[in-house]
Amino acid sequence: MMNSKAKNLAKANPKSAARKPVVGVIMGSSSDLAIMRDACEVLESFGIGADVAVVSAHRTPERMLDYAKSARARGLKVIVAGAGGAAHLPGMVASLTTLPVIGVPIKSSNSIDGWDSVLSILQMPAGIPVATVALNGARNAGILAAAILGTSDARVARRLEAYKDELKRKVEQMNAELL
Ligand code: AIR
Repeated sequence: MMNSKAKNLAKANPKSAARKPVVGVIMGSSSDLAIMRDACEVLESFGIGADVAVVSAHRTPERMLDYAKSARARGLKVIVAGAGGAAHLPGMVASLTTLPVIGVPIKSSNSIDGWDSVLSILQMPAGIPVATVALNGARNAGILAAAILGTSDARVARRLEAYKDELKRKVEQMNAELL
């Protein structure tokens, strides 16, 4: 399910597009890509295939419905959804699938101060959870998607372990250079 827009977006992440996609990275507008690219990059670095697309809860509600309803059958295991302002995409997608949904609030051009995006994604009613990361926190969304996949994929878990070791090494280096 890739239209030309999605293909253009996938060009941002060509190797990932070639792998079997197991993470769906969706966003309300291509204007969100500057932020959502971080999720694509981290998934790519972990060797995880991603399917990247623009799906707007308000401008293309039918497309959102089709996307969410067909996601599991298409082989996706996790969905990362970013949106700004009245950011209903993550929550609506979560209501339409049993896959885990990670929401990325985006401080977009129509967002007042970012809180509108955060609260639209965070304050879900009981029964329909969205794992919400920080404002513009697409990188963490990618890492969390990898962690979910890592519960049943040893290769991904090893990559995550190496990533965390590298974070530790960087802090050690900071300490060594502090004085
Ligand atoms: N948006 C698009 N459809 C529904 C929503 N909430 C969001 C996009 C983007 C913002 O509206 O996720 O963050 C502005 O979109 P645009 O296309 O006007 O730049």
